[in-house]
Amino acid sequence: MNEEKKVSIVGVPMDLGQIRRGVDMGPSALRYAGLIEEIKSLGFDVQDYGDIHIHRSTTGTDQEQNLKNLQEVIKTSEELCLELDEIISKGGFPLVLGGDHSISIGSIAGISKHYKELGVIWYDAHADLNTAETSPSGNIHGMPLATNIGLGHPYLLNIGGYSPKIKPENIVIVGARSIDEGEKALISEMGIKVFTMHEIDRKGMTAVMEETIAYLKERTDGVHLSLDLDAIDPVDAPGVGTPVLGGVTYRESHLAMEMLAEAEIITSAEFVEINPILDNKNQTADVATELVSSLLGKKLI
Ligand code: HAR
Ligand code: MN
Ligand code: MN
Ligand code: MN
Repeated sequence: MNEEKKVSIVGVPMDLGQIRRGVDMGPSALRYAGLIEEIKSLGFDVQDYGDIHIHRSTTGTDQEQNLKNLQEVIKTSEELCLELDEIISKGGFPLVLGGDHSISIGSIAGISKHYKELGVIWYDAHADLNTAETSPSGNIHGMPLATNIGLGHPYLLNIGGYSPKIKPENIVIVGARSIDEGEKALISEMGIKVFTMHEIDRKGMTAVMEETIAYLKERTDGVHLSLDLDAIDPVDAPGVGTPVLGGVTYRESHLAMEMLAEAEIITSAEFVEINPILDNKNQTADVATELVSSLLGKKLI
């Protein structure tokens, strides 16, 4: 990563992509954890763009389509898309603070138009490859990766005015351990590269990240890291809405971030799904802040 680049922070206090309130406080929790100061201490120029406005409807919408809060997600996504488009045009490194994972629909819409072959690392306990047809919950935070490859409701696909945003072969999912039947079918049909917890246990994080980096380096011209804190084991990151046992450890996650920093492939990032209400004294935001620091190249000595 280029030390001259300015890190441009955008908060997205979105909690409408799922049903548990509290994840809207993620950006605050990260700022409270000292994220901005930490990035400055690494020598980066930091610009905080503040938070995107979340449109909250009082009428309630679209439950019947199995897409909860569809209109609100669309409006916020469009605004986030415009903001990130502008940040990249000005040469900033976008660092997006969620918010639930539905924000990735808007973030990748704004980012991907700047690349021919955007790669994405989806660091998550879940695959987020549902559509309204396959989703067991109707929660849009379980759908952003599907949306980004061009599958889903036309209104969601149309965000940013183009679709698809990414090619299935430019994606690597890391840390998955809760995958729905429809998602499994899609993964094999599309040939999406997935390192589940099984591969992480079996090969170790070093080999998983070496393969991920080599794979993306050869086919992409930029890589977005979409890090859902629920990828990390609930012991280390308890403040998430949908915890899943048996996750990536704190140390393995640092190693992954350090290897990405060394490889200099990451061109934008987002940290999502932190729910401070469910957390233990802001532990999850502290972990996220440390992971951002490793991603941006912090060395232990
Ligand atoms: N797969 C389930 C669904 O679609 C659960 C998704 C859970 N959520 C996230 N996304 N935190 O990674 O409803
Ligand atoms: Mn607005
Ligand atoms: Mn997710
Ligand atoms: Mn998840």
